[in-house]
Amino acid sequence: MKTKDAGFNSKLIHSGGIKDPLGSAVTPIYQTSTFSFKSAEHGAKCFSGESDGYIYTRIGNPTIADLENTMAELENGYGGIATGSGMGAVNTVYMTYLGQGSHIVCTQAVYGPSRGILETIYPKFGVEATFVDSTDIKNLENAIQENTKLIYLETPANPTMDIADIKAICELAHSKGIKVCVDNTFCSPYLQKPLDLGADVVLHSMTKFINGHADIVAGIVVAKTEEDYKKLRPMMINLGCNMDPNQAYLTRRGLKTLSIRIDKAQENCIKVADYLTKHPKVSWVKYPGLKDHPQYELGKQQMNGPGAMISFGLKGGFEAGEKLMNSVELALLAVSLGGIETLIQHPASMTHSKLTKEGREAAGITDDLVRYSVGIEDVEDIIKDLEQALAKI
Ligand code: LCS
Repeated sequence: MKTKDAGFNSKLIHSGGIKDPLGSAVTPIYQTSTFSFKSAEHGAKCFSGESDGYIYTRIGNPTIADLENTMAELENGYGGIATGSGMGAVNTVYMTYLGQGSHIVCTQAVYGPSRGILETIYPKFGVEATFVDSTDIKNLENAIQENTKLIYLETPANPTMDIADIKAICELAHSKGIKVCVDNTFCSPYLQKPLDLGADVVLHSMTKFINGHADIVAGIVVAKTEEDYKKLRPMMINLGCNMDPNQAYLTRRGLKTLSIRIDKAQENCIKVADYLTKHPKVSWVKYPGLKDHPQYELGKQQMNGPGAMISFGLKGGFEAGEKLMNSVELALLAVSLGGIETLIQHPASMTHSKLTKEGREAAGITDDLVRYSVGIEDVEDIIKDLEQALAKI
């Protein structure tokens, strides 16, 4: 089936373009490190690019290509570059666009290590970073320098749920010749398509919603144009942060049910958000589906739904948070997100603990912030679990 013009759900099932010669219904796992050439001439043509045959799995592999092609179609991009983890994708993008004497403007509320490496590793290579509250485009405008090469956005941001205006920021960036990369992990292409809004590159921790079953770690970069793809792909290959065929197979399998998983988790999350806003022990709730979210209107414009991630604060602060974490019975106390199981975690002591307290505060990560990833269990059970755990505070 030609999937280019098909609907999103048909793409989830049928995109990929790798046809098994024996006719298997799913793309097999080509668990091989290397591929034999038909002849010396064929080998030479594979290397020169005259033949699109496979060479070596770090460079490319049919099982991985199936996933890369699918993600590129879902994001409306030119090509996908799968990586061994989400951080592999982040580093592939940073290393491609940044170098000695260059500057990046990055959302201040961002997954901890995506910011952390800009503070600790990239300065060693002469890269300077400015972190801004990207909910206000003026902050980005003011942060741009002569040597700014990349604007890096995460929207909604982990874990503050802040939303940045992708379209307006891309217009600003492009007027100054700056590339824009959006980490689309919290939405997936089902809820948001950054490339359609003007971004040059989109990336994911596929560990989350894309795979959705908490059984692998994986990442991907999708480039909008052939030109960017041709810069990004060799970087991934040379950094050696490629994916394994087994990982690709599981991710492609998980991806098939993306829309029905997100529909169910989101439906649950809307009810959980409503429940939490009314709870006397909860001081605040941040969820793009709530009218009091500061960027509620923007979220409605650029996202197809509010998603299944929620952040909230407890009146009792840090201690109350600790008590809640130790009292949940259905939700797993675990980092990661976007899976079929409900997860709860405390960013200040877990995912964002490597940032300084000032860094966390500047990023809006208060000590009372609880991050909740809503799964696809029965919502009555999710709420019953929160009820009994909140009662213990
Ligand atoms: N981008 C975002 C938005 C993430 O949430 C994560 C991981 C990454 C990139 C990195 O992806 P990874 O290498 O782990 O596949 N986020 C995590 C979190 O919130 N808890 O544990 C991991």
